[in-house]
Amino acid sequence: MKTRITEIIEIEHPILQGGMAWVAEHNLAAAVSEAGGLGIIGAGGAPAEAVREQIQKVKAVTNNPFGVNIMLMNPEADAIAQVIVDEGVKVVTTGAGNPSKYMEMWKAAGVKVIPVVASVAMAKLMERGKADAVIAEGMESGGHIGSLTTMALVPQVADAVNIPVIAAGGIADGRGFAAAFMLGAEGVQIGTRFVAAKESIVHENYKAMLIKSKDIDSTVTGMTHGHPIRTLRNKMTKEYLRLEKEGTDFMELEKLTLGGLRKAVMEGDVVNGSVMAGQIAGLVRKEQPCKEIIDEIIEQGTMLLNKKFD
Ligand code: TUI
Repeated sequence: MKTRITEIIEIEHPILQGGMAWVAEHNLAAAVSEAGGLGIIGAGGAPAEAVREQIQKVKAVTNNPFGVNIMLMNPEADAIAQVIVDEGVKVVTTGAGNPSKYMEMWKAAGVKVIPVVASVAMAKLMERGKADAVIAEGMESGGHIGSLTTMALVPQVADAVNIPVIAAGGIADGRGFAAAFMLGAEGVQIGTRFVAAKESIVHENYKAMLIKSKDIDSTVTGMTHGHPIRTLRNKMTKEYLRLEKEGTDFMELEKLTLGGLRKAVMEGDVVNGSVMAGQIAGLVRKEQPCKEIIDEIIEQGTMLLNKKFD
């Protein structure tokens, strides 16, 4: 399948793997890129030198393009932006903020820049700033989210900009893939389904909880202080939401989630940790190699896009 996205980033299939903090490390990114999608290293809150190591590890096992996601709230974002240039990374995606200040240096270095946006205004701003494409991410996603759904956001962004749009949030199979294209997207970004991939290094407790979860098992904390985060419901989220309702101070609430994602991903503490996953988690039913996931989505997705309803 050929779209402006496969052309711009020189990949076989228009599927990007979400740049999930802690989860999207070199093993996952390399496996997705080897399977013909775009593997992405999630820099999350990592220091710049750790990101450089991850980049070098991906380069060692695949010649296919891969990307790095910068979470813009990372205190080392400036240094990571430079590492991306130094290491000759082909594609950068950004999340949780406005990447305008890095745009010039990345474009000058020939890096393709694809910011995640959660609104039409942000998409237009990124197009004016010479972004190569945007990822329109709906609030079905796991982790840090905006306020619009994928169904409402993607067609409005697609109408507002001329650069290609990648849809994200609530997509995990060929049906979601086909739906995204019907909404005007030319590619999809998938996170939650890759968390359960065979090559994903998340702790077995995390994978087991994700695979067992149903449609209604995620919740959103931090809505009241403007940092909404979607995770699977557990002891931590119950406590957080109780304190949030009582009007507890933001810094106090932060203590509850500090290092929570690492705790869940690395230590398997799915009770007190932050088990980030999207609303589509109920569709993720087994552990599968990345190649199988991608081939299945492309086969089902293209079949649906060719389907006649008369
Ligand atoms: O970035 C994400 N999802 C994430 S980042 C993350 S790491 C983290 N861990 C613990 C606490 C907080 C974060 C986990 N999940 N998705 C991309 C995304 N970006 N969604 C929404 C946005 C966004 C929001 C506002 C993009 C731009 C934006 O602009 C605001 C501005 O600066 O004007």
